[in-house]
Amino acid sequence: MEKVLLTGFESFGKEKINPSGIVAKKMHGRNIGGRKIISHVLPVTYDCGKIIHREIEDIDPQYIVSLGLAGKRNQITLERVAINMTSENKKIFEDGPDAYFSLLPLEDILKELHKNNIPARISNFAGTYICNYVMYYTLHYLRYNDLDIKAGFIHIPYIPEQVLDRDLPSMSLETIERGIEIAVRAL
Ligand code: PCA
Repeated sequence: MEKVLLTGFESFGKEKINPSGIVAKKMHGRNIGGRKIISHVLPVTYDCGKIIHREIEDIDPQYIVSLGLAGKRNQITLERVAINMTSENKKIFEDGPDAYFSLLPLEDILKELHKNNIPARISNFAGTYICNYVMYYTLHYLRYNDLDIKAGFIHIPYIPEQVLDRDLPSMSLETIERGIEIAVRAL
């Protein structure tokens, strides 16, 4: 059976929870269209690169879908590109290329999400924080080790309980979960 390494993140900053880690954990062990989900919740630190590297070696997946929270966005956003830059204005890998494109079939995933009435779009900027870092690190690792694994990153919005008293967009955990399931089927 094909394996999908599905990662999410622990909470960070002032947020008490991170829906990306919740969704990843909930989906662990599921069989989605003949693909087995193996989840891992990563810390929001630069250690997550090495952890994902170890997970790839241990699990030997055919796909890697990494999830993260993008709090101010109101749609599921399929990240197209990871850049070789951190929020400290440093390169992630000194000798790495400027950017990597996602290896996931973004247009197909988007079409399926829309068919199922889930708000989504392709994003051309994953930020410069840990989400961009983990996407870049993963794609760089795959390129340098010549591994044929389809990998990419998906940002998700806040869930309602995170914005009760804030004027910010949110999406229900159930909708996000359904969206990620649809994305896995479309890989
Ligand atoms: N979102 C942050 C890091 C962890 C997360 O869930 C980001 O977009 O970089």
